[in-house]
Parts: sequence; C-alpha cells; structure tokens
Amino acid sequence: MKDAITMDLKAEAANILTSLGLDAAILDAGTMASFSPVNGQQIASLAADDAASTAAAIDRADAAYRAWRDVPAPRRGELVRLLGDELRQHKAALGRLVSIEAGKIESEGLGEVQEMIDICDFATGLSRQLYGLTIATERPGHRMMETWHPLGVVGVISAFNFPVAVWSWNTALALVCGNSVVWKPSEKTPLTALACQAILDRALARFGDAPENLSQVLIGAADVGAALVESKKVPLISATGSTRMGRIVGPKVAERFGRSILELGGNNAGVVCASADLDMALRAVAFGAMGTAGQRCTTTRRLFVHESVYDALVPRLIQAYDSVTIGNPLTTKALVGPLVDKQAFDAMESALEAAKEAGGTVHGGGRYDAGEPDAYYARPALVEMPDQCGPVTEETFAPILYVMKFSDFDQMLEAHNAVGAGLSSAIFTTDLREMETFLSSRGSDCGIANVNIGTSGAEIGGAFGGEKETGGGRESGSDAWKGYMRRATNTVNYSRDLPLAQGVVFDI
Ligand code: UN1
Repeated sequence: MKDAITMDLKAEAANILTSLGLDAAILDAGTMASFSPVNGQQIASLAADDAASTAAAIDRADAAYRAWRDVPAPRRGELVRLLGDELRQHKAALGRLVSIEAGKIESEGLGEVQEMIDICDFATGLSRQLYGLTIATERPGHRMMETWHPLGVVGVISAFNFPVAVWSWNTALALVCGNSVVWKPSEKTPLTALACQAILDRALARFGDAPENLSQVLIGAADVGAALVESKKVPLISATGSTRMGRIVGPKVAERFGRSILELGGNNAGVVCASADLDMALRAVAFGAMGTAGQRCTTTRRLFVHESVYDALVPRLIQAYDSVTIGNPLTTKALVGPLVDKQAFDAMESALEAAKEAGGTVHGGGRYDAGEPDAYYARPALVEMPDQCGPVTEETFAPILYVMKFSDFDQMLEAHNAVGAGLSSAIFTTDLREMETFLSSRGSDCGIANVNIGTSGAEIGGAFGGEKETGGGRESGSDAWKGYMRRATNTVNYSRDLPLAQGVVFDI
C-alpha cells in the first residue's frame, strides 16, 4: 500500500471557482453530490434544477435568441473571440479543474481547454463566413439564393469525459450562428460546467450589450435532460453520450420534429498492416488505447494486426501496457489516471471476464493501487482475441484493447465494419493501395478514417462525429455549423413578367 496523499480537492475546486468570480458557497448549496475520481472525495453538493426550472430557463433562452438573432454575425463572433480570450487567461485553472473533476492527466486537461480555444478561433472566423449559395435559375430576370438563419434555443447535453470541450464546440458555433444555448452537463462534472459559465459571463461583461441568458447551464439529473429533449421550444438538441442515451433522445426529438446532433458511442479500430512503421503504430496505439484511461469516445478499442507483423508488434505493445505509469493525475506525472467511478471499473471487470470466456488472453487489467482507496484506478488491459466475438463488438468505456490477427485485407475490412458504432478508425500502412482502399467507399465506414495517426485526438477544424450507432451527427469544424442553422431558398423575380418554372402555363 502506497502512502495516501492528503489532498483537499473540494478546497482546491472552491479556490478555482472563486478565482473565476463565483461564490464558493454554491459548493454546499443543495443535495446533488459530486465526487472527484482522483481520490473519491465528495467535492460538492449542489442545488439542482428540475423540470420546472428547465422550462423557465428555456423561456429565458428563447427571449435571448430573439434579440441575439438581430445582432450581425461578425459582431456575434466578437463575443466568441472574447470567450477564447478569457479561456486563454484561465487555461491553467480550468484545465486543473478538469483534472480534479474528470481525472484527466495535466496535459490532457490543458489539451481540452486548448480545444475550446481552437473552436473559438474557428467560430470567430466563421462568423464572417456563414455563406449561402447563389444558384442559376431557369427563369429570366430571376435570382435564386440560399440564406442561413439561426434556429433558436440549442439544447446541449454533454458527457463527463470531455466536460468542457464539447460544450464549447456547440456553444461557439451556436452563438455565432445566432442561437442561444441551454446546457445540461453530466451529473458527474457540474463544477467544470459552472466554471465555463463563469468564464462566458466574463466575456459577456466585456462584450457589453448581449441579451441576458444567452447561454445557461442547468445542473441536474435525468429529469432536466428529459425536459430539454421534450421541449418544442428547443429546435435543436446536440447530445453527446452513450448509444443507450441516444436511443432515448433521438426518437423523442424526432417525434416533435426537432433536430438532433447525436455524438454517441465508438468502437474504434486500428489496423496495422504488413508495411506499417511499427514504432509509429506502437506509439499511436498506446496513446489511442490507454490515453484518458480509455475514456474517450474516440479511444482505440480494437486492433487488427497483420499476421506477418503480429509477433514484432504485439509483445512490444504488451510491454508498453506493463510499463505505463498509472497514478494520481494531480500529484504525479503518470500517463494513466483514474476511471470515473466504481461503475466504470465494474464494467471493465465484467468485459474482461466475458473476453476470457470468449477465448481471450488478458494482459493487464484489474485494480491498481494508486494510494487512493476510494478511487478506481485500473491497469489498462490488452486482450488477444481469437476473433471478433463476445465483448469486442460492444463499447466498454475503459482502457481495454482487443487485439486480433488478420491475413486477408478484405476480410479484415468486413470485420472492421461489422460492429454497431462507426465513429473513428485508423490504418497504419505505407502501402498506397491499402491506404486508399481503407479511405474509399468500400473501406472504413466511420465518420473519421485516419492514416498513420491514431483514432483519437481529432483537431477541431474537421467535422467530428460518426455513422451508424454513433448517431450520424457532426460537430466542430468544416461545415458542421450548418446543423445549427436553418436554410431558406429564396427566389427573387426582378423582371416585369411572371414565368412559371418547368414551363407551366396558368393564364387567368
Ligand atoms: C469525446 O470523447 O467525446 O478526438 C470527444 C478526440 C477529441 C474529442 C473526443 N478531440 O479524441
């Protein structure tokens, strides 16, 4: 047993919130408990919202939207520029709070805040580029064009594992597009949400004349999420979380003809081909599979290794699993921090049991003694599987990598695509044919397909999201902004005649 390190994380969280202008009394304002995965300490008991307060927040957001939509988009971009500026100033504090509340190692906590800064920069530029097309019309003296308008209130539901970045992807875009935001963060990470709200409030104060309640955060349980999802006054729900959650949210929003952007589970695979740079593949797979303690939606969960390089790669990978440093992310330089809670650890244990029953050979796994008896640190596990069966086809939100040998490229591709989720994928090869096939229409069926980089750690400039049980939504870069706006097709007649399209004659 290592020496328990005494840390008062509640006091540290209180200091961070105070430095952002919040009153530390909010930490004891109610009964909704939240814990740090780092040492299991209860760090807050917050006042919770309910269905009624959610409805009131939506009404306020609707009023904010009605004023905000009239503000020119580049001016709206200025607010997001200021948000990025405030995030730069408070990067260390917010990154630290992410580590306290989500258990991320320092560089990943900071990396998450960097991702927020990046999307703010992107969205600021975008605020001058919400382009619509001008389209040739078949009628003389006419002009046809597209205009993009804000939608209204955007409901954001986010998960514990990216407690701040996912909000910023949605909010930076929603705000420049002229919408208002109501955010329901994970019940496991309410403090980082309150910190984001405080940082946005600072930007709003500098901005000056934005409407009140442009972006609100609701701390609460499933009833808050349900009230948001069911409200006809929320035209768009952007929800990040499990496929199970998406199966509830998607149909509920569709029933009222709302729009949803769903970013759900992943069961991401890496493929290591015969020609791969094995040193590169080793590092990429190690980060993809063990980074963030396997708790990214983009985590590498399956690995297909060509039989000719299996023995050169897999023993080295097992060695990396043996030697990776695990520990308290606040007091050590370990690369792997804790799982979020006991439930996550139990899920990992049952998946490993199931893998053994399905014929897998487990390397690693089990609880790791980080000197924090009330926290759940796990040894990452690499499981050699005879084929893709048992728990391999499901996402377990923990550091488990299932490794399978392949000989035939096309058969491997079949197996690669034969799981429910379709988020991210990566091939390691120097063979042009393999690479292009993997990226082609008969290759990876995922929303993200990479070559010689891992499955996780996407940049914000690209559209982020995936197919099939991942939900089909796209967030972040490229033209994902279109999901936050509605398109109108406008045809203008500036002639003195009224020719009808398709040559139709209707003379009265
Ligand atoms: C998530 O886990 O929900 O690509 C998001 C990545 C990060 C985002 C992950 N940029 O790994």
